Amino acid sequence: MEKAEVVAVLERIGEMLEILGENKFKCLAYQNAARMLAAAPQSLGELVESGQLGRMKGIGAALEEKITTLARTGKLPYYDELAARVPSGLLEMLAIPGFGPKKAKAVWEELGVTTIGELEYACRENRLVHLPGFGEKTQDKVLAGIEFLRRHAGRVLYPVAEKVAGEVFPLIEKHKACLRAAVAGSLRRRRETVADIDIVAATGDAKALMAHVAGLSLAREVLGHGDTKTSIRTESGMQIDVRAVSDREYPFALHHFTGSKEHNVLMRTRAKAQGLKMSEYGLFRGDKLILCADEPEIFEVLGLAYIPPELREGLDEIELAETGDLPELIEEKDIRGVFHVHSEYSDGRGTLEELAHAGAAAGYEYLGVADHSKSAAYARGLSPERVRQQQAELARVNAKKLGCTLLSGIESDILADGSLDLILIRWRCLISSASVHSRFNLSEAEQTKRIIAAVQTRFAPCWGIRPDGCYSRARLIRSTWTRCCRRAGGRVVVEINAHPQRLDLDWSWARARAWGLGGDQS
Ligand code: DGT
Ligand code: CA
Repeated sequence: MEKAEVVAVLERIGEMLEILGENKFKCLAYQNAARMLAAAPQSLGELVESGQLGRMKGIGAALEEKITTLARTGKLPYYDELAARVPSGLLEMLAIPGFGPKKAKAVWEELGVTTIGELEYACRENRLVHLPGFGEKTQDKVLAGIEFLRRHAGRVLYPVAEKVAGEVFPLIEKHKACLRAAVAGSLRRRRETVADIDIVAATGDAKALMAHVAGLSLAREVLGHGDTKTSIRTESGMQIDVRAVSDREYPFALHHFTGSKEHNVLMRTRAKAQGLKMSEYGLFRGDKLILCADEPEIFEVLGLAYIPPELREGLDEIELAETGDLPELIEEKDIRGVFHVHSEYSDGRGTLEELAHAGAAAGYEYLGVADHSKSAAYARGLSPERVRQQQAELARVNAKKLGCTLLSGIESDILADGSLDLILIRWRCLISSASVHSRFNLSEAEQTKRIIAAVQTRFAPCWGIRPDGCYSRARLIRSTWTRCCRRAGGRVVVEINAHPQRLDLDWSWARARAWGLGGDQS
């Protein structure tokens, strides 16, 4: 093993010991040894073989032995032992600027957070504010640090990419050589995360349009520049691929580069079965192009209803389009209200009146206030007494008729045995949800049993458990999940937050039919 690698291992051991709450001097010993080793002018081999290592300041017999083992074998059982005890996500967190082992230990112990995604979510839920040694400023810094990391880690969340596309796309579309253009790829399919932005443009002068793209002032870097494709990187770090095609090819190119790859394969297979050939250049019968003015015409030629990009994931969309059974997508205007918001009573930021105003401004008819219940002490969960106070205030706010009705609810903790923290009906909550916020470390079987018990509780009509999620740790497999829903007999509403970093219920699970369940259980 090289010296730099050994230094890294020693540093990591120091960090792991600190996360595990080991004696401060022991942690420091590893960090010092790493520093000493890095600063020594000799090579690692020289230090080890000459015996100089043991004479270095701060390197005692135990450390000398470990470094020697590492240098000779490239392995260290002690390191593996520690690594097995510390969740790897906690170590990844140390890459967040300003986030050290002490903080990692705190979020792990106090909040059960073990991945960067969970940490981000905890910040957004305002949970770091109340941790000893943290505060609002630290929480904001952690969030900014996570965003920084993510920008450099390949994929970004949908809204981030959407914003970048919103800046770049108009500059391309309005160029005089551009006949029509659209954003394609995962962004058009509205995937939760996006790797790069794909834009397809129809033009009669590809050269001019591509030169325009390469010359855009917001291009920090031109990654590739040709007559049909130009790739740039913006200041934000996002890559944008722009493809220039003829107007005749445009619908086919748009369809192809919208993807997904899996959907494209299914479409090609279908075309083939009809004696046609499909590619990004067109739909062909023999050598003859079948003209299509736009994407809907392509689907029409293949005997399919128009499949919205959001459904083009290579699941069952082709069959559904064939029989006219595609689900209708929910649009923002369809949303009449939100059932689960927190107020300043627990870990939210707004007063009840502020919430009512915000709800009205968003055009919502109702807003379900469902603060944490008392067991969620870290979030200042509500005692029955506080629930009553809140209900009284809520009635006063509603009497002002601000345009959005507040509904009384509670997010009740699911206790270790699966029972609920508050028997909701007693407090006349109209809406309620039940979530796991503690005892994350139960075994998978115990956790699953707990959740099934909670789902069967009569008083929790809305289920706020993340079946696949980091909080529940239940990692329910689909069959268990199905069983839960069946047992609940359609009485339970499942909350789909679908925040990708939180490992919430995946959107595809919501479509029960796709995996062989009848509509009733969906
Ligand atoms: P991303 O960029 O990882 O967020 O996801 P996409 O879906 O935007 O993937 P990308 O940018 O690699 O490619 C854009 C589309 O181009 C993709 O959704 C489908 C199409 N495509 C790319 N490579 C292939 C391929 O090898 N076969 C087929 N059939 N289509 C492809
Ligand atoms: Ca893409």
